[in-house]
Amino acid sequence: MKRVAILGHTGMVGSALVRRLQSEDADVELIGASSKEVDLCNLEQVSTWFKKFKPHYVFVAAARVGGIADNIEYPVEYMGENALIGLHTIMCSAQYGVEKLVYIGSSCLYPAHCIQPMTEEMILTGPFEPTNEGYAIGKLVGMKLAEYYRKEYNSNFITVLPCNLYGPNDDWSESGHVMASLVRKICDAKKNNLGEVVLWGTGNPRREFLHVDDCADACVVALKKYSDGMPLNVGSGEDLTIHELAISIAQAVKYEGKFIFNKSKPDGMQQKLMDVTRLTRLGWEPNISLSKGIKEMIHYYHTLA
Ligand code: GFB
Repeated sequence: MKRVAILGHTGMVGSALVRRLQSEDADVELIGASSKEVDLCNLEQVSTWFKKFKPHYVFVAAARVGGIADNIEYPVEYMGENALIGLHTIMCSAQYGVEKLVYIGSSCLYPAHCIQPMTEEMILTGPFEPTNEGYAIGKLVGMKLAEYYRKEYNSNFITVLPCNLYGPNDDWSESGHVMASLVRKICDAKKNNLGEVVLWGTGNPRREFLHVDDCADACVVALKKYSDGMPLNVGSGEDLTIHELAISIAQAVKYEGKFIFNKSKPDGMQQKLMDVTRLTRLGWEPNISLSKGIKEMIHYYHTLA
């Protein structure tokens, strides 16, 4: 019986990991740790938790996350909380003999003007995108600490770098990421017969999207098969513009109004497309197409309303 800890098991990525691991045939006991049970920013609480549960495997899915606007407004929290979560969970994993740890980083760790598609070697080859610099620095702490434990103490700690994720337990508020925000705005416009929907920025930035259930599956494959000091990109390998995403959502809900671009809002990185060669070599590919994922998101939004 292996004890698998999912730190942040009530969040979007953590809850997807729980769903995925519940379908495993292997004899595993899942242990969750949400912010209600343990404050991962408090070293004493994290240490007490590890001492009590002594997990064999750890997924660090807990994080302060949000869309571009929230990242700009709260850099202190994005940097501070993510740095502390990474430090505490990785240090305690080493102290309590965790056999393997998967730290969940982000595509925001790549430089703002990174060559596309982005290979894992390109991390730290240039300055971060200013709109999510705090988040990137916070997440960098965890990624680097995992790497240092591997080098200095031979710990089997790895980092995965997911692209833009969406799915169940997404944040539907103004602070959320673009997928949930556009589904909300376009569904509301359809319901209220509004002639236009306002998109932030120019609509030209390109993003790569992955359903969180696919991300969870890739994280489990990484736990089983990937033991390399280099982080592992997790993505679909395909991107589209924000405008194209909005058009796809509009087609799925049969919304025929216009899109207006509020150019006073930031675009963020012009493109974020992962090179997924390493992941593909592990024999992994996504299961949920973007069109299927968009329909699911529309369904989730309607069930909330
Ligand atoms: O997912 P998102 O907020 O963040 O997407 P990033 C932002 C892109 O979508 C920008 C445009 O080009 C926005 O201008 N956009 C258009 C909108 N309309 C909207 C809207 O209503 N809401 C939102 N949120 N965006 C994030 C980081 O960067 O990447 C996070 O800020 C995280 O920390 C994530 O790491 C993976 O993709 O730019």
